[in-house]
Amino acid sequence: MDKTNNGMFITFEGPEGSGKTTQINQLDSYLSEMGYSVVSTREPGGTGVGCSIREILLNPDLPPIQTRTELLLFLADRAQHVQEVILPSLAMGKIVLCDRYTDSTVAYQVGGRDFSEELIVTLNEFSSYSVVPDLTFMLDVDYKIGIKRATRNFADRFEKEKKSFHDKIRKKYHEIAKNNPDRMVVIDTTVKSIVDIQDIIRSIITEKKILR
Ligand code: Z5A
Repeated sequence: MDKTNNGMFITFEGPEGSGKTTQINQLDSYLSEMGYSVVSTREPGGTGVGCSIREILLNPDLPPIQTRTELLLFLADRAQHVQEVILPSLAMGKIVLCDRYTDSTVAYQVGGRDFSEELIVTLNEFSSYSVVPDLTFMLDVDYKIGIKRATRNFADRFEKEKKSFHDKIRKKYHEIAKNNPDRMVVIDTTVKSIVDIQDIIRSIITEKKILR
């Protein structure tokens, strides 16, 4: 879909605790100080409706959710998010930094929940109104380190899943990155400091000359 904009859409993907939120916050400050208009957002939960959907999706105290119900909730969150936040921001020429997007649905719902890739690609296109990121950082992390970082306060429904579930997701992320070399950059965050990772992200953005 033609985004009919001058904006830039950058997504951050990866397993739990890989540092997506941390890096988005730092990049937001850096780009804002440079004078760019930046919108940082997330999935699920980038809108009011999305926050209610997020609560259902992540709350470990709610009754079990069927995998089809879970999938449809992520897609519903995205449809609202793209129309309410992403497309209007891009149309205004803003830089949109998004914590998880369509690659998460492939990694988690195909890799983790065993839905067919063909189905998820079609549903991703539908829910995203075919809006594709200009650039995606896949922040990779070793399972043990990532889950330790992510479960610092409490474990949500996904974080409570077994190691084998998380291994399948990580494997799927690497497959997505391999198939999308122009859009996706993989950074291993397991042993790198927050500052070093931010430096790499900034240099890739500069190198790719994607900012106007
Ligand atoms: N999901 C799905 O299944 N399908 C979909 O289509 C979508 C999502 C869109 C969303 O939960 C869940 O939904 C997610 C996938 C699924 N599964 N889970 N869980 P979420 O948004 O709450 O989860 P998350 O994205 O994984 O958030 P997170 O656990 O907070 O991870 P993060 O954002 O990557 O990490 P962080 O908050 O920036 O950092 C975590 C801690 O580590 C923090 O204390 C940092 O200071 C520290 N940190 C960060 N980087 C470093 C480094 N480099 N060294 C040391 N410490 C660090």
